[in-house]
Amino acid sequence: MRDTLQKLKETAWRQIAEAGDTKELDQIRVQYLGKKGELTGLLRSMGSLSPEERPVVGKMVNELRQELESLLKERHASLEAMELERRLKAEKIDITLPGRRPARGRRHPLTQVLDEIKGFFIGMGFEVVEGPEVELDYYNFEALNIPPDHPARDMQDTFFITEDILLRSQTSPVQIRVMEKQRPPVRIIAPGKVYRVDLDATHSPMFHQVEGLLVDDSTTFGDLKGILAAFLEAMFGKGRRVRFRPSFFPFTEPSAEVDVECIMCNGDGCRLCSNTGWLEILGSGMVDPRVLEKVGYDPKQYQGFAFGVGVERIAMLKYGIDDIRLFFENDIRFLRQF
Ligand code: 2U9
Repeated sequence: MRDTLQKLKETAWRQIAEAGDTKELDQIRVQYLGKKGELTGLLRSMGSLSPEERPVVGKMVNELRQELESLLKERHASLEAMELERRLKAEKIDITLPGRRPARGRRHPLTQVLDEIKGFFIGMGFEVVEGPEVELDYYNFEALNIPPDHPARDMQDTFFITEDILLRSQTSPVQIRVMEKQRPPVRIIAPGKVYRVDLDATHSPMFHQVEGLLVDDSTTFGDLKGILAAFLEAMFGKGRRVRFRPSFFPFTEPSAEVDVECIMCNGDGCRLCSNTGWLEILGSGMVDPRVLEKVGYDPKQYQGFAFGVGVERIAMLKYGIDDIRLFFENDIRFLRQF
């Protein structure tokens, strides 16, 4: 029995010393001290010993048990320290490494330009109004003094859904709807999508417009000039010349187109301005008395000015984009540049 104990002790010592990690050490503990362990087994087999030998061997087994327990405890502590050391080394985080930047989204270039336009007019006291893209012929044409035989009413120019329902070709109907409900003063802008049968590098069947309308009892063409000159200064910078050129629209009288000095050649003449030195930016005019009458405003008491601007055109000029389709393809390499 002594020999068995001695051998067991030697093997256990060696195994404990050689254990590579705490997991292995735990297995060794179970092997010797567990319920079915070798040392526990020895204690159980003591029944076969003589009464004199029993306490002697019992004491030896208990001593060995205590010895192994403290040995295991010590070894466990040192293995644990080693494991911690190893983990700290392996899992070290270099906090001096720059972090990975999360991809940042941004507003679409058209939204950026639209927000800029809105920002200017909000600052001037205009209210932003929106309305339906599917409209009645009445609001898109009739109320705007566009006669039944006008070319804009042709199927080639406007998307008709039925004989009197269409995709709006301008945002003016939104303003007619406001005037029907509200007495002057009216000071609004109507931004949004409009639709026309047209497709090439500078025209898209869907594009964005901002139209503006101011109606009051002492509105003059001078007010129109002042507001639009200030707008173009905000969009294209101070000191750029602006000119008002006589034009015609069915819904304004008199009408004017507004040009700015070419932003590429500063008026010398180049490809962008077709050698004119000028870029056409806005359409505008004093609201035609017939349009005021149709919404029940007395044209003797009230006058108004109105204007319209294409958002894609402004964005193309500002950023030097030569194909309108780029705005709608949503190629991330294009969009990232703005
Ligand atoms: C009401 C009365 C009149 C809005 C106006 C224009 C001139 C104009 C174009 C600019 C480029 C359309 O997108 S574009 O092709 N717009 O030239 N728009 S006056 O006149 C109105 C609006 C509402 C009640």
